[in-house]
Amino acid sequence: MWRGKANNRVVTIKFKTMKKVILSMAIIAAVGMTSCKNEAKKETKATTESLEEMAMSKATFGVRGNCGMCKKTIEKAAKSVEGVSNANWDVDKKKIDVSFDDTKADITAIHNAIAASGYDTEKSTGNDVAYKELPACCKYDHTMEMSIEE
Ligand SMILES: [Cu+2]
Repeated sequence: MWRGKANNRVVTIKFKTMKKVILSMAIIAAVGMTSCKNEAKKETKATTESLEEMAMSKATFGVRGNCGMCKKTIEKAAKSVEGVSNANWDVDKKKIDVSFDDTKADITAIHNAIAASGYDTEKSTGNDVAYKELPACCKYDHTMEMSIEE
């Protein structure tokens, strides 16, 4: 009887200790998993960023136009194409620099978007209806030289 009780107590103590050990192991495992998850997330983010960099393309091509208002219209049209991150039209050189994600946008789509806004590019003729709606100062000469090199 006495021994049995003592043994039971020992067993109970051992069981409590085991519970504690299991609990702390679980906590350690949980913490470990959380930090692993964070690391995995960071790695994924870095990979995505480098892929985005690799997919970034730049292009320069001629676009006819006259003034600052033309610049706004041309750049807005170029940027309306999904994947285009930057567009800068040069009023003197009559050309545009575009940066775009070539997995989302292609160069032809950018030419077409600018042409749809009424402006001639090297590859596409400006839409007539859009051209007629341009302010008087923007009605550029269709024979104007573009992509002027200095
Ligand atoms: Cu203009």
